Amino acid sequence: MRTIKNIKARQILDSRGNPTIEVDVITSGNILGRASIPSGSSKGENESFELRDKNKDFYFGKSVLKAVENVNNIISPELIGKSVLDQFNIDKLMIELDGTKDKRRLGANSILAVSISIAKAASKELEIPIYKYIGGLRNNILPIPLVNVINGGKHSNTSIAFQEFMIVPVKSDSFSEAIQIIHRVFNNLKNILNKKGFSTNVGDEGGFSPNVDNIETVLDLILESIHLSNYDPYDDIGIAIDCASSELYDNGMYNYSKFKKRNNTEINTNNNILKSREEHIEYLSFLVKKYPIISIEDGIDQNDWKGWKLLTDEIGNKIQLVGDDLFVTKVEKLKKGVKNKIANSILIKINQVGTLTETIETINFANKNKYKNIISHRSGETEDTFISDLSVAFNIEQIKIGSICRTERTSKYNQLFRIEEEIGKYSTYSKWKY
Ligand code: 2PG
Ligand code: MG
Repeated sequence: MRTIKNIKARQILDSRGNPTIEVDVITSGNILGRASIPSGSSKGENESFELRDKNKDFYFGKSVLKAVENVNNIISPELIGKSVLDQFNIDKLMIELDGTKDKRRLGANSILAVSISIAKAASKELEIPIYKYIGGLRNNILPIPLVNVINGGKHSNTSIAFQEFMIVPVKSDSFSEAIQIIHRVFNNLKNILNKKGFSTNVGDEGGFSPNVDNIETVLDLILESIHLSNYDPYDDIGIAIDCASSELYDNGMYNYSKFKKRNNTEINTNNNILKSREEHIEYLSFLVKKYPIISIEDGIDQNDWKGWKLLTDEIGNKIQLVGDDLFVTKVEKLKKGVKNKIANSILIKINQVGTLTETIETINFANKNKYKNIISHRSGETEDTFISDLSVAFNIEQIKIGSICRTERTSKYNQLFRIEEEIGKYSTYSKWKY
């Protein structure tokens, strides 16, 4: 039996240059499993706790040295000598060791870094890929990527109210063909932005962040790039958006001017508005009629369950409605959604919940209840590619890992290329089912 010989944590930097935790697990066979943890900026209220030092004079309070200490001094002594294959019991032990509901004592970042490093070390010990170790035999589906092309909201310094605008290659024969299609649209969008005098700088997730502020202008630009690429909107390429509505919600109203800046090149039209829940839903329905939108994430605020019900009743049978801040990858939240028939899909972010075991529990519960799973990155990422393996492990049909630039995003696409090559002729590209 291969056991855990050593666990060592350290502080590294994420894609925004903020500190985050990296953990090395070394087995008795001297095998290394290494994982690092991402960090969100538009976080859900009910996410597990990300432990930071809060010393304003040191990395503006964002250092994670306490989390590092917790791994080295509290978690590590408990796990040394245990079998590296005993993932479920190790995760359970860490949850108990923490003892709080949201992993606030040890930090979800510390616990998750260990949890993932253990899985990676175990797969290396067995000399099988991570997706096979976690998923077993039945893993041959490559996910459809929801590729971010425009960043708004908290992820850029534009005035765009909604956070993410993504293109979805729904009609490809393979993952690599899908990426080639995306490459064409992404570059055509860049040319269009350039020609129209908009900035082609990119935001946190690698999508462009043009200095526009009208949601329909953004959607028109994307549509133009799809046409210019000779693809058919709807048939070849759909549009997915993440409204990140919890960021807009204030005193019972949806504030579309929340991210409005002063020096726009465009005079504001629809974004300078406070919308009621009903007006906001009406606007989303209007957008779905006008544009090839096939998926809306967090269309409603995380606590506005009434709004979620209204939105689901209005368009939930037409398009994919994804709960991110709403469900925070936690099974008890998803249970409430299933019971009340709210949304029809769930975003899976491993650090919202904090262990591999709990993530798997949520994925399985969603599958059982016919909610679609979408594996997701965070806006602050590292070069870790674990989530690409996770998507294939469970034959998950969709993945959201940013645009096709910025290395912390492309590293995840590149891992999917490797997996596609490895599975070879048995690989299947997921088919869009909404
Ligand atoms: C989201 C995520 C990832 P963040 O809202 O879906 O795109 O953003 O990591 O900032 O929460
Ligand atoms: Mg989201």
